[in-house]
Amino acid sequence: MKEFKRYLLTAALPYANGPVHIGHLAGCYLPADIYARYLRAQKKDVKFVCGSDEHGVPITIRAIKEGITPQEVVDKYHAIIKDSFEQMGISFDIYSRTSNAIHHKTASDFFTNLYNKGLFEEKETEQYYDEEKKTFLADRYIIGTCPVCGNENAYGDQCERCGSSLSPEQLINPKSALSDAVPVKKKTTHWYFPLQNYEPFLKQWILEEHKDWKNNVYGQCKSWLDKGLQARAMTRDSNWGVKVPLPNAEGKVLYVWFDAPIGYISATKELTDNWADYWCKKDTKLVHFIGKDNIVFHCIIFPAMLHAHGNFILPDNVPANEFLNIEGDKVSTSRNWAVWVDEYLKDFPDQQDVLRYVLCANAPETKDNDFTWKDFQDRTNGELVAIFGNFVNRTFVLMHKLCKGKVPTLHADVLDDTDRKLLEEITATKTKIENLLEQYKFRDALYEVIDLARKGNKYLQEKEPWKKVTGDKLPVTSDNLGNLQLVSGNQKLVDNALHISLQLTANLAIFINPFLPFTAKKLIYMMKVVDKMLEWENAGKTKLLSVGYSLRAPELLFKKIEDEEVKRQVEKLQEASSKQQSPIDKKENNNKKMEEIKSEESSKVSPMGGDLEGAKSTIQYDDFAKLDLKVGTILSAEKVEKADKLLKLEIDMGAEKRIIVSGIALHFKPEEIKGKQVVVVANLAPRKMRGIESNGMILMAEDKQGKLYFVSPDTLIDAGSNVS
Ligand code: B3M
Ligand code: ZN
Repeated sequence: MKEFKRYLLTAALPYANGPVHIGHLAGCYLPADIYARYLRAQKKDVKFVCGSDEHGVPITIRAIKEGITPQEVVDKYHAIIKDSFEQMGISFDIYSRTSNAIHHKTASDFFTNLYNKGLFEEKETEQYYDEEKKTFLADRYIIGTCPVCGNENAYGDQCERCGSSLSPEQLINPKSALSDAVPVKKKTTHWYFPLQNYEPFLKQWILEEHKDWKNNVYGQCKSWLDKGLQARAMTRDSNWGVKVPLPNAEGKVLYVWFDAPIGYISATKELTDNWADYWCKKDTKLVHFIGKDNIVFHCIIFPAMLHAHGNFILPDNVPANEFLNIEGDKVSTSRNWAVWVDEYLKDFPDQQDVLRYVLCANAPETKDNDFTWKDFQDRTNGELVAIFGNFVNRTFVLMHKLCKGKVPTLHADVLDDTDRKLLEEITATKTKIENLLEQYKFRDALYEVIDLARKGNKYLQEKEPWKKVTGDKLPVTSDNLGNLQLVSGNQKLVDNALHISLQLTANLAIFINPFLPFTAKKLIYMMKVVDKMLEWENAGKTKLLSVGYSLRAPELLFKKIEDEEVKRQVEKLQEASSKQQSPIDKKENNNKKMEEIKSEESSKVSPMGGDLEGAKSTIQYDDFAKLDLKVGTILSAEKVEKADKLLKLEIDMGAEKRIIVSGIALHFKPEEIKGKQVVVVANLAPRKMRGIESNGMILMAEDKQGKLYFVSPDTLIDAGSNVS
């Protein structure tokens, strides 16, 4: 493997047109940060750069929407984004912004360099124009139907649904995003970068020399190169951006995808005077962390620009991730279907690591993945709390109880195979994690850390140190220096179990540090050691904590996520998205809803035994008052023959017992609902189902996933009580 002297890591510059969401984190910032922290722990020379992308149509469109200037837009969101990253522990060496003067100069000089070499083609073409708004419609100013997937809201530069890169001419039924007007064609002059000239170079460099790239990245590049590249305009008609540094170029700026990647260079310049070491020396490893929609720009267009310029190195790797969906649906900023990082931080203060954990453990590394709040809860409670946190806590508690709060001796004479095996595992884990991280397999690497904690739990379970100490009647013996000690045969076993568990805990701190830095900090505080211990060279060692060293009391590493919190977040997501919908999205959604309702109506038996209705109209109080609602207690339940959805319930209504047939058999077993209290519509006309007369109906609540819940009083009350 090639040895590198220094590392330059970049993470895609987010558009400063809105806050960042967890899909952004999972897609590139978190893996980049893990990698940066890992390299720093190895004492490598690393620069990790990023900043806000403050140009292009995403910014100007947002300005129009919010009725403020583009400068106000970028100032507002740059601050929010920067703060979110800082709070999440994304450890950039610099978080810059492309509106900085240094960037304007760097991008402008880069353009001039290529221009002076005669590498641009100046062309007059006809482009879409909005006559109402008096503006050319490039990129996101124009929307239409994607020719690839049929998405009706594809942009002029890209379809967000299928990820295809597009040009405005490819859109079917194009219309102006500013006025909805059908655009006309108008002549304009631009500078084109003839990508086709770089095809042989790109084919050799990517297809031959970078077979090591991730399949999704290599595959996308190959398909681009197979299709053949075309000249691409590197300038736009706009007043917002880096001015085209040519005479007679009034009203023209650099294309955002020309200037933004140069932002990596500008940020490095701003960070260090030695910036050229990182950008020009061949023994620098340059890695671009991005999401899959940015692959073409980072693997084809920017490298072609760097190659054409001539002074710069090219990326060694571009480990792009796929997308993270939310609760089964694609993230959509226009529909507000997203989990925003700034909001997460408000709702879950001091729980950055929990989110880092879930996003990494479920990272969309090879395919699109789904984030659900339920999974967030399950992973937090089942993995962080129950495995990692539990192991550390048990170790500390036992050490305080059984070893006086100090690191006990390791007694070689009673060391057994189980001990030895675990010690070997600690050392082996280091190599496993290293190999995985070198290949950008962050999820698998994180799995190894948790797995080591799991092994620690198993070890403690087997050793049961708490059973070996019978109290304070331990015999006094002397060690080889003649000091008196409370060491019995059993105490030796206790000591070994805790000694090894503590060394394992110290290793967990080092291993978890790149992933969950806040947790690592807590751990080293508990162990009363300094940050230096987290250095990677200490990993895998089993004598990190010295015998006799006293440690602090354990503090809780992770908090359990309650059902209530999950429920609140799911509701929040749904509420926010229903409020935010643009008219187009709303229509789409309503159609979907209606279709769902219709298909449910035709196929589904109402679980309550009544009729399912779609949208309901307003009723008067008198209508409501007609209902006789009562609390009943289920006395018995049995399946109805030849009807797999129906249960026959016998219900105590206080003054009487009733038989009600209910369509809940697929959701509940008869034996598990006995004794449940339910709300009964007592005056519903009797109805025969499968030959059984049903006298009433029970009320059920149904969640989004179609799961049913009983509607019951929150404490046991008399059967027959009125509900009103
Ligand atoms: N601003 C695109 C995006 O947020 C973009 C990345 C620039 S990286 C140089 O998807
Ligand atoms: Zn598409």
